[in-house]
Parts: sequence; structure tokens; C-alpha cells
Amino acid sequence: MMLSFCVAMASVITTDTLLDEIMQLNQRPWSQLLLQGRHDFISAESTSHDRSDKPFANEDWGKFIRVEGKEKVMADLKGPGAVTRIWSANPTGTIRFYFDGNTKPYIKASMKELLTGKHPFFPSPWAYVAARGCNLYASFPYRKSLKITVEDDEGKSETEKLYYLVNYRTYSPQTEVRTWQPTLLPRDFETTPSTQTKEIRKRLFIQSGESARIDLNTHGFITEFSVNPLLSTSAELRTVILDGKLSRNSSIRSPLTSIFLQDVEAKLVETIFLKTWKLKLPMPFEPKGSLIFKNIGKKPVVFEVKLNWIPRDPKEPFLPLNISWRSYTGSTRPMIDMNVLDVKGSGVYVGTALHIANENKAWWGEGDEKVYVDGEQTPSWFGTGTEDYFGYAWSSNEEFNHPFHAQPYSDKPSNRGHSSMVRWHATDRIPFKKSIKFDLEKWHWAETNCRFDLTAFWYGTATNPQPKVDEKQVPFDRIEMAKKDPNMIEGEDMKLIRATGGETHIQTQFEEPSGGAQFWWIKSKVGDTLELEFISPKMGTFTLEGSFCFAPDYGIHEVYLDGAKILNQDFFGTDVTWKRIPLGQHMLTKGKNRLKIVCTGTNPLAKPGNMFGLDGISIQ
Ligand SMILES: [Ca+2]
Ligand SMILES: [Ca+2]
Ligand SMILES: [Ca+2]
Repeated sequence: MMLSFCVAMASVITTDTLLDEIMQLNQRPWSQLLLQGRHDFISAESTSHDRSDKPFANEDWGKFIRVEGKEKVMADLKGPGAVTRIWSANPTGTIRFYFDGNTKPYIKASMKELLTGKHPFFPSPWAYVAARGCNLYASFPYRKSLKITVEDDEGKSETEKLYYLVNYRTYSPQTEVRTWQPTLLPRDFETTPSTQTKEIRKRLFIQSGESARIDLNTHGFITEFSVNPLLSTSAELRTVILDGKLSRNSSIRSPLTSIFLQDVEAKLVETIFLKTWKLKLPMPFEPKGSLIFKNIGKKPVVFEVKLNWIPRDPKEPFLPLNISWRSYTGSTRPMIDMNVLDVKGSGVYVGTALHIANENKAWWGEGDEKVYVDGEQTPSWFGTGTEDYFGYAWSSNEEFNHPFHAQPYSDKPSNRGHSSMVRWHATDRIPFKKSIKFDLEKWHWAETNCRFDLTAFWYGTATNPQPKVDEKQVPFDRIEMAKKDPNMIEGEDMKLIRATGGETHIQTQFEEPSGGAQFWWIKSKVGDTLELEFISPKMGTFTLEGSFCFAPDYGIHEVYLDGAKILNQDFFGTDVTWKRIPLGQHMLTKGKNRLKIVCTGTNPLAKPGNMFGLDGISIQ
């Protein structure tokens, strides 16, 4: 397999050789390929980003290369090349792939089916929805050209709002590329490393202000760098900074937790290059290589480091792995370009990790990635939003793990709090010969404080100095999430017994109510009833207080407790607020009690909806 793979790569690029690049990711040939710097292509993206000259322009939807009749051109690419990834927040209409100048599309499909794993040729795990983002990771090579268009469904105009990213490679002209052919995509691309590894295992106990080191005295590749936190929490390990130098002209400098996406708390990570506390990007090393762990915290830390490695022929050329970390904290105004990486030199960019600590519930991630390769004036990568870059959409705080991207941690119910995410660039990696500058716009809807910790992973060597970790920027206080009133029986925890009309939901996008959530009943008609069951922890007579939502589209309702009316209230309000309403003294049984809500009318000033929102009932 190794032999045929290398031969194939040297001669001709096909659908199958591109597939092999993914299938072999964990194995030595791919690492070798990467490490030897064979990147005979440039990497770029064609996207729906706002084309206006205004800095931080954010109408990043519905922009196309041009319009041809009913078809809007998303990408018009000159070969030899290959599309390596397509993403959209809202795929719609019919997508067509025109290869090599043909006037008939070779692929014509529902864009939504193609990007969500519903198309028979592109099943999961090659196409899927991740936290509302639609991703297709199949590769489409083309010899001469590839044009991708989208056409609205009859009578619709949804492409006007389409967000899309098309990532592609362009090979040097002499490269032989065979145009895409349908191929059977495997159901699973986790492959086990074929090589036996040696192991270095060390338990590190590091006093406050002290360092511990692991020295490497031969030539090899670390195939897996893993940390066992033992009994240490993420908050304790956050104070450990790794300063590694595995070979000349390379550096690995980051808080330990940022490399592993464990900045906030222990979380499952399941991606191709990163598992929970296991980094699987191959790390070549030379004699005198070292990993130095410094504890800048006030307390001692203890954890275990394990390095699995294989020997390397010292005469073989290689590209060293570099990891760098930059943190942007403080106000979200003015908007700026945050620099993720700035390298003069050559290499290949392979990944970005981000930890967010957002003090406001508003969305922090409208900012686009802008990647300037080899001194470009206009970035060849110009994206549409931060979560789009990370392969999800609509500011979702849903957690997910996929081979090439993950959001293993995200606080809820709003966008306030912490999130961690990563994107690996495998087939969509970014080679550079002279320089790379990777910027990410800081674009937050609110003027507030927000921390962006950005970790860049790349192979190669820099001739300009790379930043050291600024120790002052490393520690952070965890943002406290929506508090729960300890006396509250939460509406969102109550059991729905019956609703004679309308719809019921649990609403979570708020800060004010206890636990950040409420039980929500909407679209009821006068006379409709809702019955909820709640559990009282004890029996007795209690003073009850309800926390209810008041808003412009809320109705007039009566509330009954175990059959007795306790409230008749107009919940109309000009703003959205929660108010505490005394409900009097009542007897509760231990265990199940029943609330009944009856819709009795609508305030003439209210908007339609007859809504009802119960944050909870406090019992004293
Ligand atoms: Ca933009
Ligand atoms: Ca944007
Ligand atoms: Ca609540």
C-alpha cells in the first residue's frame, strides 16, 4: 500500500489518490509526504464574503462570481486542481459541477442533499451537519477547470441569502490530474497506525515557578504526544506553559491546555489529529530536542506525559511541527484583525484552535478568516464568519466532534461564556513558499470584553522570530453562567402533561431567568389549557412566588395550583422581562403537584401569539 501510494502521488492526481491522503492520515506515508514538503499546489477558497471595500463588511451572503441566466457561479476554477471542502450554513436549490469546460454538468444535485449526507454518492462521514453547518469533505479533482453553480428552486430566491465556502487546490501546470470520477467512499476513515512505536513516559511534578523538561537525544518522529492529567483539573493545568524545541528553527509554544482544547474543563475530543489529551500530528525531532513545561501558577501541578515515537533516518529531510499561541483579550471595540500566524519562511499550515471567553450573550464570531500566502495583497482565503471557518453555523453552541473539526466545549444557554473549537486542514492544508499571514477579524455584535486564545499548528521553518507565550495573558477567571435560584422549581424542568392547543418549547436563549431558561407555550387560542407537573421536595405550607415572562406577544392567562386558581395575569409587556409575582401561601404535597394554565384573552396592544413563559415557581 505504501509503495502504490507514493508512486501514485508522484505521477498522477486522481479521485482515489486524494481519498488516500485522508485514509492514510494517521499513517507514516502521509506524515512523510507532509514532512518532506511536497506541496506542489496553492490552496485558496471561493466564498460568499462581502466584496465591498469597507473594513469588516459583514454582508457575507449571496455574493457570487457572476450570474449566468438562472445559475449563480460559486466557484470558477482553473485546473489542474481539486476542490477539497464545501461548506454552507443554508444550502438550497440545485448545485451543478461543470468539469473541464463541459456545458453539461457531470454532477447535478440538491445542494442541501449533497452537503448533509443525503446524496447516495456522498454519505456521512463525508457529508453531514455539524452544529447547523453543512459540510462536504469529498475531493473533486479536475484537469482543466471546474465551475460550480447554484440555481434557486422554482419560485424561490433563497440563494440571495446563501452562505458558502469552497476550498480548492491549484496544482502547477505540469501536474497530471485525472478529472473526478464517482468512487465508493469508505464508511469510516479512522485508520490505525501500522508502525510499532517506542515510548517515553514521565510523571512531572512541578512547583510554582519551576520547570520540568523532557530531552530527546536521537532522530525520530513523535507519533503521539499525550498528557494524563492524573488528578489535576483543567484550571490547574492551565498554568502550565509548554516551550518546546524539537529541532533547529522550530518552536512549540502554548499553554498546555490550549493545544488539547482542555482550557475550560475535561471534555471528550474526537478528531483525526487530536483525541482527548492526545495530539497525533507527527512531530519530528533531532538530538538536543526538548519539551520544557513551566508552571506559572501559584500551586504545584502534577501530570504525566507520554511520547510515542519512531526512529527517523537523519539524512531524510523533514518539516518540523510548530505550535504558536496568541491571546487577544479586553474590549471588542474597535474591531481589529487578530493575527493568528505571521511567518516568513516556508511550510504548510495545518490547523487552528480557538478558546473563547465571552462576557456578553451576544454573538462573538462574525469575523472572517483572511489568509495571505506568499505576500498576497488580497487574501486568497477570505471567509464569511468564524464559526463558518470552524465548519458550523448560526452561532450554534451545540457541541460536536468530527474528524476535521470539533467544538468539544460550549457554554449555554446563550453565547456568553466559554467555547473551544478546532479546525484541521488536511486535504485543504495551506502550503506557503515565502510567507503566510493568517488573520481573523475580531467582530463581536456587542461592545464588551471577550478573550480569543488562538493556537496555530503548522509545519516548516520561520526566518522571522515567533512570539513567546505572554505569561501575563495566560490565566483567566472562568465566566460564571446563569445562576439558579436555589428555591426555584424551574419551569423548564416541569413535565408537560397536556396542552389542548398551541406549541410548547423550552426556551434557553436568555440570561435573566433562573437557570437561563423557561417553559414556553405559544400560539394558543383563548380557552386552551396547559397542564404541567412539578415535584415538590417537601410537604407543607409555603409562600409561593412565580417568575413569569412579560413581552409584547404574550397573552392573558389564569394559573391554577392543584385545581385552585392562584393568579389571573396579563403578561403583555413592551419589553421582554421576567417579573416575580407573589402567588400566596399554599399547601404542597411532597412529590407530584399540578399546575394548570388557561389562556383567557389578549391585551389589545399585544402582538399575536398569546404566549406564556414560566421561568419557575419559588418556594419558601
Ligand atoms: Ca466579511
Ligand atoms: Ca463575517
Ligand atoms: Ca428557569
